[in-house]
This record gives sequence, structure tokens and C-alpha cells, in this order.
Amino acid sequence: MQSYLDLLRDVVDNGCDKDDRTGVGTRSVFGRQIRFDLADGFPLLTTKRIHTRSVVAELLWFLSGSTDNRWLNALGVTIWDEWAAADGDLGPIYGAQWRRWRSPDGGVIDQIAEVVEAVRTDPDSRRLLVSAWNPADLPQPALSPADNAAAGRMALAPCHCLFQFYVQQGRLSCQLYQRSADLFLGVPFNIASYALLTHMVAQQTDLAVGEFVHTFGDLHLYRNHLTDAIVFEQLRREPRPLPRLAIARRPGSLFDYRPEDFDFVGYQPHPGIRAPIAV
Ligand code: THF
Repeated sequence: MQSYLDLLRDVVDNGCDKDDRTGVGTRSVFGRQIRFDLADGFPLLTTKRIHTRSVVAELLWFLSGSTDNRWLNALGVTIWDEWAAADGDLGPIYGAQWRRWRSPDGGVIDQIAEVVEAVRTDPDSRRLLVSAWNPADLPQPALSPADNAAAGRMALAPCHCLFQFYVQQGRLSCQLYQRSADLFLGVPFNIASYALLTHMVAQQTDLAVGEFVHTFGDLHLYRNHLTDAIVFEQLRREPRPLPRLAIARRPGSLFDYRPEDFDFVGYQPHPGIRAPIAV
């Protein structure tokens, strides 16, 4: 995960100050890319502890098609609490777009089921894409996240908004385009989440894992993370060997995994670092 620390350094050294929607302010660069060969180990940050239970639960929640924060809360996960309406609703965010993109004829498109089937039947396809960016459902900037959700719009515009699979020599790779990336808090989650998804899709399609390629638009550090106890503490730490992902069984479909199916074997991170989340 040296490449993650290099990105931190890059934003600290080359970023420009920018105001943002949340009012916190960021230091930001535009257009970066990192890549991980998933055969070399699971890309889970070792220079601070990542809460893998939250990563796994959030991905299973997206895959279930749910956009109800109470589903996550039931598993003890609170990372979406700040954006939910009073009844837990988040509007048509990732789960809704991935599994139930509304088509003009009134039907719905299950992008995830279709892409898994296409990886299986047409692995050379150059159309193995899933988009969460649905302009018709974007939030209205004047409303709060909870008010947008209550109005049937996304509480938050998708940050990780487009991904593509690619098959070569029996290996499945995935590239993500992330338009907006909170490098300290969100990105370690996002890397782990898409690496996990790639492992799951590979298992379901009888492929080995290839690379995870992570492409960033606005890549930023929130100003309140640029402190000696947060970003600079992490930069002083030495990366440790990556864990290995063990999947306990092979469920019947991509939608049948359970949290206890995943084990991050040999994960020995440095201690966690608390940081405030920008809402
Ligand atoms: N908003 C912002 N400002 N950053 C984000 O990364 C982000 N997301 C999702 C939606 N809005 C965002 C939410 N994802 C944490 C991690 C990921 C989140 C939200 C919060 C977080 O607080 N992590 C802590 C605690 C972990 C835990 O409680 O399990 C951490 O130390 O990692 C990015 O897609």
C-alpha cells in the first residue's frame, strides 16, 4: 500500500486549497491513478486499522439493492448515518442504481446481474460496465441529504460512480472511476470494497483475480485531516505485509454472500486513527 502513502504525499505537496459542498474545505488535485495486483495480497490499508466489518457490510448492502440505512445499522454499521432521512432512507443511491436502474418503459435494469452474466458469456466484451451516475436521480444542491432522500432523490451524488470489468488470460480485473475522493477516510474503504467485489465476481465466474485499477477525479484531503495527529501520523508509519482474503464458501450467486464468509487472514495493521467526517 505504498502507493496510497504516495498519494497522500502527492496531495499534501501538490494540492491546491478549494472550497467544497460540505463547507470544510479541502486540499485537492485532479486526475490520479493507482493499481493493485490482487494476486499479491488483499489491498487493505496497513498504516491504520480499517474496519473490515463495515466494508463488508456496506458492499453486501449495495449488492442487496437496499438503500435503507437501518439494514446497515442492524449489522452495527453507522458509516451512512449522517446522510439518512429520519426513516433511514437514503434515496436511490448505489444499491438502487446497481440493481434497479429505471428504464423509460417503466421496467428496471439489474446492472450487476447483467454484468456478471456478461463476464461469464462474453468475457472479451468492452461493455462490462456498471454506472451509478444517473442524472435523473441526482440530489438538488439546495436541499440537505436527508431532505433529498425524503423527496425521492439521492441523499448524496455517487462518488464511486462507474466501474468496468476486464478479462484477460483467465484473470478478472476491475477499474473504478471515482469523481470525488476523500483520501483519508473514504478511499481506504473504497479500495477494499472494490477489491472485495472483484474477488466475489471472479469466484462466481470461475476466474482468477487480476488487477484493481483506481482512477480519481477530484482527489482531496479535508483541511481538518491535515494535522500532525491524522495525515502526518499516517505518513510516519511503515506499511506492513498485506493480508490475504479467504472466502469460506461459494454461494449460489453474487447476491448470497454473508458477512461471515470473509476473512482477512494475517491483517496486522497499525492502530486506527480517528478523523472527523465531512457531511
Ligand atoms: N463523505 C465523505 N466526506 N467521505 C466519504 O468517504 C464518504 N463516503 C460515503 C459517503 N459519503 C462520504 C460514506 N463512507 C467512514 C468511512 C466511509 C464512509 C463514511 C464514514 C468513517 O467514518 N470511517 C471511520 C470509522 C469506520 C467505522 O465506523 O466503521 C474510519 O476510521 O475509517 C465514501 O464512499
